[in-house]
Amino acid sequence: MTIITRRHALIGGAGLMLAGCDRITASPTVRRVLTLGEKATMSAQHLVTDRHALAPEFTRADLSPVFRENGSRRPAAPDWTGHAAAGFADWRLMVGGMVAHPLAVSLAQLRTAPARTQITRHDCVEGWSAIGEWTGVPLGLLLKRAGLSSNARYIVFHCADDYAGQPYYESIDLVDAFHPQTILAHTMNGQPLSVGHGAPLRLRVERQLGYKQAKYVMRIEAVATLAGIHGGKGGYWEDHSGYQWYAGI
Ligand SMILES: Nc1nc2c(c(=O)[nH]1)N[C@H]1C(S)=C(S)[C@@H](COP(=O)(O)O)O[C@H]1N2
Ligand SMILES: [Mo]
Repeated sequence: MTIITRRHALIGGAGLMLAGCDRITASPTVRRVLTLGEKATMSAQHLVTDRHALAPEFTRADLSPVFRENGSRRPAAPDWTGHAAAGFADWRLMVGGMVAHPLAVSLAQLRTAPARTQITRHDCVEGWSAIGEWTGVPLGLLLKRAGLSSNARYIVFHCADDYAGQPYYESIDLVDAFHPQTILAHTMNGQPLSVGHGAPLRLRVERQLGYKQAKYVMRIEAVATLAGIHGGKGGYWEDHSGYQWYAGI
């Protein structure tokens, strides 16, 4: 069976056929990351173990009555506004870079793909927090489906918006990419993701601060290095304001 046929069958067909979570944790890439950690010092070992811990999850009773919209609230790029006007019917999430099978995934496919729902606290460096419920596709499932290269080290999220005239983007390493709470959320508090919160799709990477939670994600790129991508520091705020690339909480 050729790759073209498989892509056609899987992406053009009824929906995303994704491997289960058990197979994600068994992926060679994740195992290799762990092995590297294990070969390093004892403290690095603890760091790796720690980074696999789950962020606290809450109940519906804890949901914030108001979840602030911050940063960009509506992209101006024609690429996004055109899709927004059409209800994102022809929008596709592009998954590319260092993958064997680049994907173009529709919102309908994302909505019917295996999902995880989590109620978590979002912490912004500006000093506010809010608890929201997020539903979306585990990023690891998509990366596994795309055949992530064993040479890839980072996942870059290219967003539709400019912030203060510069493209917003973010990146995470493979430990966070395959963390069970790292999802591409299409639903917030049981409703389709609103424009203000990043429609049609945003990242939730729950062990990190608010600015890592990329909204308006259009394209995902697997790379070996962050050098050469925009300012080279792995994210909008990292490039422009010296924020930490790893914003752990
Ligand atoms: N594309 C994009 N993503 C973004 C931002 C942005 O301006 N553009 N702002 C970041 C910051 S600083 C925060 S706190 C959160 C805000 O998410 P919210 O609007 O859903 O509260 O999104 C993050 N992701
Ligand atoms: Mo933020």
